[in-house]
Amino acid sequence: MRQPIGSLTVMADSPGASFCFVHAADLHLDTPFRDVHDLPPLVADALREASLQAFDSIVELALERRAAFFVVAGDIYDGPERGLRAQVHFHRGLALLASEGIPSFVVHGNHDPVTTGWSAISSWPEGVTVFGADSVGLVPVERDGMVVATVQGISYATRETTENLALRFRRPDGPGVHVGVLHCNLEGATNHDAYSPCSLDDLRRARLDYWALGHIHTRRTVAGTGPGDPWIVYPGNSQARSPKPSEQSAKGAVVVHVRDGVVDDAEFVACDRVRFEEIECPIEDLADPPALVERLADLGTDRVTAAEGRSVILRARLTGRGELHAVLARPGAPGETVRELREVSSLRWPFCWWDELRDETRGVIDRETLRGRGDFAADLLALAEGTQLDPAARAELAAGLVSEAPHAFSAVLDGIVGDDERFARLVEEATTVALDSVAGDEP
Ligand SMILES: [Mn+2]
Repeated sequence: MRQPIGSLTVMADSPGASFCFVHAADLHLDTPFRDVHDLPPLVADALREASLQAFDSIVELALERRAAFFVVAGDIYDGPERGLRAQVHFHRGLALLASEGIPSFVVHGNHDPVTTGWSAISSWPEGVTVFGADSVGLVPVERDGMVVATVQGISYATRETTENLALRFRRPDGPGVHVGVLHCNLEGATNHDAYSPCSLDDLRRARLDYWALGHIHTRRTVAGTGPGDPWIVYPGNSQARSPKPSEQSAKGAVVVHVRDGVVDDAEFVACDRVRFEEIECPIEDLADPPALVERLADLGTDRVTAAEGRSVILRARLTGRGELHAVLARPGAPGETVRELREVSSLRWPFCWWDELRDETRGVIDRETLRGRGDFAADLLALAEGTQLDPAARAELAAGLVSEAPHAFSAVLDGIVGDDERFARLVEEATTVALDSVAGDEP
């Protein structure tokens, strides 16, 4: 490329290389699964193998895409004990990549710190770099005799690593893309321990091109916007291991695309084997338990289809108002429904395993019937409807509430009292809530 500078014309740097690399984190190999119960052997076996098989899929992905290198950003193992099988399996995967000319770069995190962790591996194949915990290590990656990237990283020495390790990274001189590998808690992510806490600005200050992060199990990508602004990526864990929200839906790894020496895409690829999903099932149009079981079984089949050959573990939340509420409120009814669902669902691979039903349904409130009852609920309804229809009554209600409990009501009613439509809606919502508590559960 020619660029004029003043009256001179000089050759600018030749455009950089185009290639991809694979970024994974939080493999938690051979991890125990949490909060799933009463598993039949098929499901228990599948879960036991899932984290190892997910790792195999990531290795296959790197081979298929002919990745320039592979990075793993910590928590390869679930605990300092690590587990022999997990270590041998991990070693085998990296050895396979090395034999195909794909180098690997590994850091350890809070689950598998290097000084307290037990290692069954005395030596790694050439091409595998396990970064130590003393200082940030730097390794150049060559392709076709040209340095296309420099990867730097640091491991945790111990579990409670509270130092902001990001501050130890900086861009060295050298061609190609600069990649930082770190296990850290970016911007105080809740639900995860505050190990190696750092801010976006801390990461930007190092002037790297790509931050390969680990620790947070929910996938997150902060795209670089141009020169000097890095891509910051959490690929999420590679295989979910419990039904909680951060573990739901597809899990896997990220393929990072570098074009002409610039990172321009971080492509998520699902590599998980068993998926945890939560389904919401409104009950309004369901007449009885057989209809509910049929509906849930259909929703389960849809999820298995969407999981593209993977098995799924399902939780369902039953919501809305309907006749079914009274049935579900009977002792043991949700549990019995789950057992029935397990029987009608497939237990071949890929399977659909029903873990739990949560009943969040409400009864139907027939206001017409309620009006004729002549009880407290009927009086409450009459008062509420009168207030809702009459702007003067609403204003009186608001004034009364604010004078009685200004702390509780001023902020809520501020700005609503002058807006007829919003105020009427608020009264309607309050009416429903109030009727629920005095009449909602009538069968
Ligand atoms: Mn972690």
